This record gives sequence, C-alpha cells and structure tokens, in this order.
Amino acid sequence: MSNLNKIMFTETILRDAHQSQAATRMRIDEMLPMCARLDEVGYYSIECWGGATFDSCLRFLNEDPWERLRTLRKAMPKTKLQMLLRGQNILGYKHYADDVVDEFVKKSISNGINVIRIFDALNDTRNMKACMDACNKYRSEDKSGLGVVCEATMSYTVGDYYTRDYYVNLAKELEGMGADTICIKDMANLLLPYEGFELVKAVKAAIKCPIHIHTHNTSGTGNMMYLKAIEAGVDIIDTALSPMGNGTSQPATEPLIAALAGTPRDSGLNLEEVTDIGQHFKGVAARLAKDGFLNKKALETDVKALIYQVPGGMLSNLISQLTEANAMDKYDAVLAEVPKVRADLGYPPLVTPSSQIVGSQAVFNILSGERYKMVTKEVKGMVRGEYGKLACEVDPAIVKKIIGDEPRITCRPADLIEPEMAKYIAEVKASGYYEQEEDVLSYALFPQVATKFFQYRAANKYNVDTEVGDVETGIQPV
Ligand SMILES: [Mn+2]
Repeated sequence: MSNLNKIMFTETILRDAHQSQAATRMRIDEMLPMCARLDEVGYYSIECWGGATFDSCLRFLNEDPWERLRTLRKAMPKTKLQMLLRGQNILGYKHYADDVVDEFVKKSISNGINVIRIFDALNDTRNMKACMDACNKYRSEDKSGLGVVCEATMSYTVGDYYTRDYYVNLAKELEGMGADTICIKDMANLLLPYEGFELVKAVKAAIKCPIHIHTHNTSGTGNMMYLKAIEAGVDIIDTALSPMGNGTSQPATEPLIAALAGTPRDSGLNLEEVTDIGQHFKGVAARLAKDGFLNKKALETDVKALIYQVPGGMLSNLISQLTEANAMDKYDAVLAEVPKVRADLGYPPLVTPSSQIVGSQAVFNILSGERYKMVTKEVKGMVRGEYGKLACEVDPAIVKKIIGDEPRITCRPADLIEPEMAKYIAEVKASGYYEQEEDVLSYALFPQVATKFFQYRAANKYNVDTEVGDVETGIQPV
C-alpha cells in the first residue's frame, strides 16, 4: 500500500534549480555553508551533480567537477547524492563509446554519487542500457554505505504517439532492464494535474519499482500536478527551496511540505528548519541576480509554455538566437515552426539535446525563407538515425530534402563507435596535465574546455608554490 507511505522529497537546489534559473552558476562556496544542515533534513536525496553542472564547473567556474562532488560527499555523508546523466551522451551532446560510459558511471559512484537518473532524449532504451548496466555492475564502488540507485527515466512529452500505454510499456521495459526506480521526467512542464494522476496510477499498477516524479513550474501547474500524482501514489517528488523554486525551476519545497503535513502522506520534514535553510539561498539568488545570471523572467509564470509545449529554457534560447540575428519580429513565426519541425523529425521529446536541435532548425527554416534550405549537421544526424530510433517514421520527401540519398542507420548508435578510453588516456598523459584518473573523463567530454581548466589548475598550483618567482615570470592563472 505504497499510497499510504510518507511522501519523499528530492531537493534540487544544488543542481536543477540554478541550472533552470541561473545558467548553472552556483559555486561550491555558496553551497557548503548549508550542506551540514541540508544533510540533516531527511530528504530522500539531494540532486547536486550532473546535467549542466559538469560543463559549467569547467567552462565558467574554474572548478574541478570531480572535486566538487567529493567535497559535497564529505559535507553530506548521510543523504543520498543524486545526479542527472544523459544516457549514452553522458554529460555531453553526442554519443560516446561504451567504455567511456562505463568508466564515467564507475567514477561517479566511487566519488560519491548514489542515485543516477538516466535518460535518453528519444526514449530509446538502447541508449540507456550501457549506463544502466554500469550502474548495476559498480554497486560495490559506493563508499558511503547509502547504496546505488539505478533510476531509469521516461522523458515525458505529448503527441498522438505518446499514449498512457506508451509510458506503461516503457516503464515495464526499463524495470526489466534493471532499474531500481522509475522517473517520470516532465522537463517541459507539460504533464497536467489530472493526466498526471492517471499516468502515475497506470504506471504504478504495471511495475513494482518506486516512482519518482520531476517537473518544473514554468506554466504554474507543477505543484497541482504533484498533488494529484501524490494522490495517485507517486513515491518521490523533486522540489527546490523557495528562493530558487517555482518559475522555470521545480515547485518550491516548503509549500509542498506544508500542504501534506497532517495527511497520510505527511513527509515528516521540518518546515521551520527547511525555511530557515532557505534563507541562505536567498542571498545566493541575490548574488546570481546581481551578476546577471538570474533573470526575473525565470521566476514568472509563463503560460506560453502551455500553448507551444516547449521547455522554458528553449524559449529563452530562441529569444537569444533571434535577438542576435536581429529578427525578433519573427518570434511568433518561429514558435509556430517548432512543432512542425518536431513532427518532421519523428516527434522527439524536447529535452537536451533534441530541444536545441529542433529549435535551431526552426530558426533556420524561418530566417532563410525556405524550409530545410539550410540544415544543421545535428538535424542530418537525427534523420540518419545517429541519435537513436525516432518515435515515428520520417516522411520520405523530408528525408530526401535533408540528407539526399545518404544511408541511414537502424542499429544502436554506439555500436558504431570504437572504444575510446585508451586514446583519451594517452592524450591527457601526453599533455602533462594529468593529475587523476577522473581528468581523462573531463577531457573525453569537453576536450578544449577541460584542457583550458587543466592549464588554469596547473598555473594556480605553480602560483601558490612559488609566489615570488611568479610575479617575476609573469605566470598567472588564466
Ligand atoms: Mn529538470
């Protein structure tokens, strides 16, 4: 009778909240002051790694993402730490070889991750299998004693093809592949309250795994959906502390704790303590706003998302692309083009990287004045099958227009990728910057960005060791 159990919370303030509202710019020194208290709250898990945080650490914050993870692990020894992983894309934007996936999952666990949420932008389970297998294979790498949770994820979207049965069958398949929990990931805030109720009930009836649900509050329906999902028996919900909750982020933590208090699904979390912890993040949000990363628009309810059915982050990308091209007058035309491109490409869910691929092509189609006159290499790759199986077959005339007579693949895309680890190990060692095994993975995902970070790290170290000589030689951190 899981619908009589207490509801469990995953806190997203250290990952999705600032990724959705503030370009993933929260720094480790802004997290650490509250970690000991977050660790005592009694959350099911704290999401704090993966998604865009890895790239952002290396590219913008001069932080080693692995060091960040180890630091958080030490600061929060009692709570399961959670990450978001893009299946065969790991934390990048293309498919990687199986040996890189395997090593990445192993190192994520050995450095402190417990819950690995694995998704694929096309819901192609072949792209999730290597990750899920690695999760199960490396359970013993967990040193925290909190265990490893292989959380297989269904990216939620809408369209004729995406019936309730589609998700029920997908959930069963993922459970059969070795999932410990199943996540319904509503990244675009498309799952409305009553459908959420029916969907959770249907999936719950079909599988034994606990169900974890994820949404955003972009269009203002997120917490209503959670409430209905809770009534339907969902086990775990994702929320963000109120200073960075709601808007494009997750529904806020505190109102949901309060709403459930005294009911059969009372979380047992202490509202006053959680509210007090939130005060710290008010200051962090103010700093992020001052530095131009937190736009007030991210906090507003944006009902456009209900009509255009695109993720909030995608809307802001389209605005910046059109502003750059001096073509904001075409905004409505581009918005109308997005669903057409999505249909042409076989109705992919819109989530990284498919959201960027569809969005950019819609912009090209409108700005060039002719559909598919200019085609991005990612759209070609998608039609060739390089991202996996599309939900629906693409119209042959569209295929012809986009890739001509080029061959298409139907196998698992990673089957065509040779092992890559040996090459990356050799390259990092040859660079002279190798300090830890994890550096190879940073380099494998983001070669240029990681190399720049390694140079910064080395210069910084040198600077500290020989402060006087440093001024004379002019060597400074870059
Ligand atoms: Mn999200």
